[in-house]
Amino acid sequence: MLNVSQHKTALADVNYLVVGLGVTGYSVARYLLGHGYRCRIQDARELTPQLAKLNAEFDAVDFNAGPLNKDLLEWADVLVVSPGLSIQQDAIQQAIDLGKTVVGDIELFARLVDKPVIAITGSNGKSTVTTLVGKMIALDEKAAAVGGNIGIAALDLLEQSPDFYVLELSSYQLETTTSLQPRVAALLNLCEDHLDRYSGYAEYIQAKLRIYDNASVCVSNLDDEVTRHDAGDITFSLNPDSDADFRLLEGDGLWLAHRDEPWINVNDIKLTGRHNWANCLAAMAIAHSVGISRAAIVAAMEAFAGIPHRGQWVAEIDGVEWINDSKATNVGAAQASIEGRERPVILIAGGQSKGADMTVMSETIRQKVKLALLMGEDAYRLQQAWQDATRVERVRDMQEAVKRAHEVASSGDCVLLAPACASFDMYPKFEARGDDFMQRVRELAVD
Ligand code: UMA
Ligand code: ADP
Repeated sequence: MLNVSQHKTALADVNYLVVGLGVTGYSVARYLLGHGYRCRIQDARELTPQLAKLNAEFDAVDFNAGPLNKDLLEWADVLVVSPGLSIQQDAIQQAIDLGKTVVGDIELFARLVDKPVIAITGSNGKSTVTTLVGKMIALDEKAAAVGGNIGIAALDLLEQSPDFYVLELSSYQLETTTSLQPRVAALLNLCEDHLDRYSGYAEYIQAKLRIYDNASVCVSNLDDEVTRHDAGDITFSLNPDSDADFRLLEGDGLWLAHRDEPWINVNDIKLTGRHNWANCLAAMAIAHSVGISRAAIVAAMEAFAGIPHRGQWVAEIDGVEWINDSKATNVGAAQASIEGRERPVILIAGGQSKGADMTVMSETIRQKVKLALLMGEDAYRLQQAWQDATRVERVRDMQEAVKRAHEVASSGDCVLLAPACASFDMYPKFEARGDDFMQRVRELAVD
């Protein structure tokens, strides 16, 4: 493999076409233009919020709205494609047939980075584990630059000079990455997701497993066989009888342990729910494997209360608890979210189901959900999947969902927004869906 300075030279004399000008495209264009590289940009939209920012920073930005046309494809040597665009689409395949190189931003990052990279993927828990590992490193008085799919584009992190880069990576980003050599790579868990983009679950799994390519240390989940790399993995497990390196331990309470050594009682962890114990064990395994002290690892778990829109407590109104888990955008996340509730649940769900099989969570729905309020594009699919498991009702939007939940809920219940679906049919992003929910709940509180 080339070293960073050889890569920088190789990067220089090339025509770059940045495909998609969202968060990723903006950071790529900014990097390339800022370093004087030849770069054109294409986006299906006429105007993106990032275009105005780019125009304010650089003269003569070569932006092309509309389809990826022949002229652009012929000019380009390298296409840097945003993760939200499938490389299976005709125009990109045409570029590959023309001999063009197709990469993503993480591939460029991988060629330029000169500090250890911790790479984290999985169907669920990525942002939680990525953030927690960043905090563990910081509490050990080392610098961590945290980004990737979590929302800060990787190339932007190169402006910092940390001890570690901690990257959350999506299957989309892994598809276009070949040069990354993670110091540690972790695959947390797998469940059906993004099946609207892949030919099937097997292809999605293959994309996720790419995280282990060229990794020095692999961290996998002993409770989820599909995440395993090989016998040399550092493993974690919620099964106290397992021989995982990091696991739950029983005896005078429940502990998160390194082999037989109890490190922290689960009651001292701020994050709630068994799925978050698994996330903590994964973070312990990752941080320990790069030499972070046990004291810093434990202190981070004692302090970290989670990120907004992930099981976020919103209010208690007339004995009813309201929880925002807008980030539960697939079946595995929504299931873990519901199972983590101790009270009977009134569930608000729906949106874009991305082709997933919703019946896999029927049993959880049967046991814990007294009413499911369904909205969005795939409400009918969810209704079909769950109507034998519990009472279901269709609602027009979040306003009606919150109103109906308020009417039906009685003291001791929990109203949970855990949509099991993406938000894009109704909102620009999951955060907007969560904000809408919280706003409407807070209005109830002042009524
Ligand atoms: N576009 C086109 N043609 C198309 C489709 C889109 O030109 O056919 C354009 C859009 O007009 C838009 C741009 O592409 O201007 C959007 O690109 P993008 O969808 O790749 O999104 P970014 O803004 O670059 O954000 C991406 C990730 N989004 C996706 O993978 C869909 C963000 O993850 C990530 O935070 C960001 O890069 C920085 O790394 C979000 C996400 O939903 C949170 N990720 C998925 C998930 O977590 O499930 C994978
Ligand atoms: P991601 O970045 O992978 O989407 P997050 O850490 O943002 O993951 O968590 C999103 C949601 O997924 C959470 O709110 C919770 O509902 C669910 N979740 C988190 N960790 C896990 C886990 N280990 N297993 C199953 N579901 C999880």
